[in-house]
Amino acid sequence: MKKFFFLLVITFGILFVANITWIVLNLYSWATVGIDIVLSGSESGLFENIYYSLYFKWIIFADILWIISLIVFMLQRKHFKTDPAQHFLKYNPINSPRLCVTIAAYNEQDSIEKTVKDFIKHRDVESVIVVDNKSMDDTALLAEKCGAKVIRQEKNRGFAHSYAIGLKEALKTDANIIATAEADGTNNAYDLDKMIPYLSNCDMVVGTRQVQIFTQKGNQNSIMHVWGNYWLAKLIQFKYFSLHHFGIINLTDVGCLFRVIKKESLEKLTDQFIDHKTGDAIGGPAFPLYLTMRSIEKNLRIVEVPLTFNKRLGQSKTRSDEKISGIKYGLIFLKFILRY
Ligand SMILES: Nc1nc2c(ncn2[C@@H]2O[C@H](COP(=O)(O)OP(=O)(O)O)[C@@H](O)[C@H]2O)c(=O)[nH]1
Ligand SMILES: [Mg+2]
Repeated sequence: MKKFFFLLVITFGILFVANITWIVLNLYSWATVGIDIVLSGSESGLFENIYYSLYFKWIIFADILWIISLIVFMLQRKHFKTDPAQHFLKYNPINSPRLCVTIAAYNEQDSIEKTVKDFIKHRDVESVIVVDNKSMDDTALLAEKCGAKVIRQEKNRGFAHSYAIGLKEALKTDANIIATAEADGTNNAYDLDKMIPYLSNCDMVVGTRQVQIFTQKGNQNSIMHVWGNYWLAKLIQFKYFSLHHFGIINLTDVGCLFRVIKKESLEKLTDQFIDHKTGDAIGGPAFPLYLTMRSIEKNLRIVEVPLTFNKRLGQSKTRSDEKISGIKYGLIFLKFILRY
């Protein structure tokens, strides 16, 4: 089924380009010769024109074949993940939430104080763990000063590795809910009040930053971010498509790392964050997507909720604000979704 999904997406891309190219190439002749001739022909009709056309009939043939394959894919997913014990309503209220917040930080001295203080003062937060990814500035010192437990990485192995280490450490605490958040001041601790109640009905709550009225002016949501995140999210949804509910998960954002997860649910995942052969974190830059997809594969129940999104403090570390970098990350994410 994974191969089927892969082929559907790849062939969609190829056909999309073929269709657009054909239309563009023919626009010129339509404009000069006139659409009438293409549609009715001077002597022959539309179907004869298609039949005798060099490429058009093959494009239409491939399009129809693709649509049939899509229908087959969708029908095969009629009963996808419909186990009532796992995928329908459950209610397990968390009576006394105790949170440990995990944050990976790299050269975030402009934002780390605000971030740590904001989370520490939230009534349900018991501890904040900051994994300092070998920063060259005062990130670690400032985080410690504000009351976070700081883990200093000896070597920078990418941000996914830091989250993996932080999450493992968080499991050792007395918290019953583990949160992940960003170090850049874009998240607000008060959103936890909206996220935690959802955990009564699911295992993990992931945020979406796509609701404009929840975003602060000057935030990182460029057109490319918004559209890219949206379509990649829909691709994940399509990967886990189910005919009755459009997918086992409803997603509009893939890159948001502000999440909460029940401790016992996280325990099912933690040994799968690090590749034991290489020692690297699985997913790399696509870690947020990996977390979501791995959880779905493990039958965890996930819900996405709209969160507020502040302007970033300090410079972007991924430089995803720049177009080229943004496209590069988009392609890394796309490759990950297709190959995972
Ligand atoms: N780029 C990068 N970010 C890291 C690293 N380690 C931790 N981080 C943190 O991971 C987050 C990356 O965030 P992201 O929202 O993807 O990009 P940004 O906010 O535009 O920099 C930042 O908060 C960094 O502080 C690292 O090695 N490289
Ligand atoms: Mg960020």
